[in-house]
Amino acid sequence: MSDMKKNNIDVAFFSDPSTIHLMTGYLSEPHERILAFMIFKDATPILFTPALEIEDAKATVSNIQVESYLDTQNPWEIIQTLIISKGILHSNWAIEKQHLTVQKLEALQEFFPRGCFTFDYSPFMANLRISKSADEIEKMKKAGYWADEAIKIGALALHAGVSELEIVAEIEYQLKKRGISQMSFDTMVLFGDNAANPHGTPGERKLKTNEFVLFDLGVVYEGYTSDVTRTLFFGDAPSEQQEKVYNLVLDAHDAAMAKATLDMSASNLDGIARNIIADQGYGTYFNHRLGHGLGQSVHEFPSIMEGNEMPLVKNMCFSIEPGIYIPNEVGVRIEDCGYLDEHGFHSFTFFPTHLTAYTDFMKS
Ligand SMILES: [Mn+2]
Repeated sequence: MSDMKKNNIDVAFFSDPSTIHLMTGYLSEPHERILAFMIFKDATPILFTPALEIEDAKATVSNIQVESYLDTQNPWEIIQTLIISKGILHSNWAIEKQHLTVQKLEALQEFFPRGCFTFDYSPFMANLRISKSADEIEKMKKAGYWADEAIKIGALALHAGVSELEIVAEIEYQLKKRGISQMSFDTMVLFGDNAANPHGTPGERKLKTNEFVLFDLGVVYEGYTSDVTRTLFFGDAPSEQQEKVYNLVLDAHDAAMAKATLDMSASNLDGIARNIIADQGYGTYFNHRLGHGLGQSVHEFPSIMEGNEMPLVKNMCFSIEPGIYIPNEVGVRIEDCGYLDEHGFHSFTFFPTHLTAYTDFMKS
């Protein structure tokens, strides 16, 4: 890392699996075990894994020393030995404060009582992730393709009387049969008034005619996530309120998609969508940010929200997801994720967004 010398850092200790993936190509979720990538000023970096993963790790990385520990060993003691073997004693550490737990930090402090652990690499890593490479964007397009497929599977399974959880089960079952092993987050399928809770939980509620079905889901494809929301109208004819709310969200969504440009601030983009909704008197029902960055993780830097003056840059990947939620009545959200370049915003997902999308899809 180029700025280690400048900041006088002896050990850069990375613990976030997505950082380790980005820096070494090795992708693993260690759960309660210890996975770490350590970089030094003048010595070969070390990838430290649980013993059961060492062969996998060795097969993936190059020019990195790979070390491991058994469940019966103290991983911190081994890390101490490894670092002392690099000739580092009273060390200045950089850690990922957003990821390293207090428990793990205390373990490090116990073995390096004279170490200094104040430098935080989390903001640096967040910045590094902002612009995606062409290869990362290709993976995210594939993740988007499978998110569209998931919406189609869900739409095909809808019928009066089916429960939200049955639709969730159908989507995930069909995707797994097609080789998709992981969703980006718990698949959300919400009917009618349940959709009026932006973070609702699918349950036993049964689908009735003439109500909305909100799908919010994504898949992980080769370590990269997708995230899409569609609100499909299931029935014959929407009520005046349903139609009005839906088309307002759609207008906000379409305007933000069309007007997103390089160098515009995140706050401005949020405002484009928010003003459309607020001008019609629904501002208080759009009670979350317009969007969020995504990549290796489904929610990453930056927030597309009011007050974030950060400029949008080339190959930034983020969501545009306005919504209106009128408690106990109706909830609509329309979300696409994509990347931005000099030609504008390019969505990773393409399932139609017009109010009759479901009816049209079932006819096709
Ligand atoms: Mn989202």
